[in-house]
Amino acid sequence: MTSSGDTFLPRVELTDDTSLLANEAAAGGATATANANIALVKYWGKADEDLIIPRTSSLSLTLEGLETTSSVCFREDSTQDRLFIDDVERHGKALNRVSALLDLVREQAGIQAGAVVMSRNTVPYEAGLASSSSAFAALALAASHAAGLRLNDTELSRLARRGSGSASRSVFGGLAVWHAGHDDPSSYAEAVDCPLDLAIVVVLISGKPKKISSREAMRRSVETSDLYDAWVRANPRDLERALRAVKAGDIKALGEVAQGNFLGMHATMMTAKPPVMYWMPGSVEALQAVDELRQDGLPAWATMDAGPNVKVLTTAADARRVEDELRLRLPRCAIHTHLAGPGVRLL
Ligand code: 2P0
Repeated sequence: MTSSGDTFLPRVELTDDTSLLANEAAAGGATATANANIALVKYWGKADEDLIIPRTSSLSLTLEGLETTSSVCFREDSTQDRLFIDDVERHGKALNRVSALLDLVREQAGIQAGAVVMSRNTVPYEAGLASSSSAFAALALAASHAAGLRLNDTELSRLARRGSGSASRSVFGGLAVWHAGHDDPSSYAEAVDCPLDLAIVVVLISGKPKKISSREAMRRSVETSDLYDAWVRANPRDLERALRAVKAGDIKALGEVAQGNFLGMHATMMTAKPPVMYWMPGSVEALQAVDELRQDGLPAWATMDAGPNVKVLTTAADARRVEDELRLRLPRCAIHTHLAGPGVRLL
């Protein structure tokens, strides 16, 4: 779950009462783990804000090591939902977004019970890498299972999408394409076969929560950027080239599409009114370092999301060298490699 817009409370020790709830959520309900994904062809802008139907299709890589595990338990004695993320009870926007997804599950299952949701991230919630993609994919599976629903992957992807668009892709391991579609049944993700062993090296420029949420930033791009329509028009070509590159096992072609695609997305933000500028000086330094690596013959292409951090696409075989070379050039940055990770699963 992205940290922006959430209500931050001081970290508190779990009381006996909340420990009890945690145990109950894990024991009486269902627990699921999902991994975050990074898009190589981005989702940026909605055609339908309520249903979260995107303006464009997208392609992503699910990563190991960036996980959310969520336990959900419905309680007949309460109609209130309670949410704990990394042992801190959350209210406000974070709880409202979770409750909205739980409402869809309750509607499908024909129940009214409130739920206790316990969610944990393997990276600190505030570090700017805990993604809404892993959070809502884990929540969709744990909540639907706890409510007695047995959804197939397509149904699960559609449900996760309603929590956060990118979560539709974290249902699947490795590469996934999210077909934009035009209504709820037609907008879902599916797995893409990939002969390449891909990896993403994350260069952490800042772990601070962003001031403008991706939801707000994409809305502003859609409504006010003169470049937005061009970005939408370029999407089918980018996606087709990316899928062709994957099929051919051509990382160079894939990397070039990914790099051009993220720059186009950021161009729509920078030309929004008022502009959204997530880049920091360290982002530019990292982008230049990635260019240098490529000039030295290493397979390395950059992508960025709604924040200052730089993610570097490479192969699993080259990831260690890419990581070492980036460390030499960017000694102040935390740098970690993430290989392709699995899809959402029940524990
Ligand atoms: C993506 N991002 O394709 C793009 C690229 C960020 C930049 O999906 O409003 O948190 O909840 O559907 O999924 C981040 O947006 O947005 C995102 P909502 P989400 O990964």
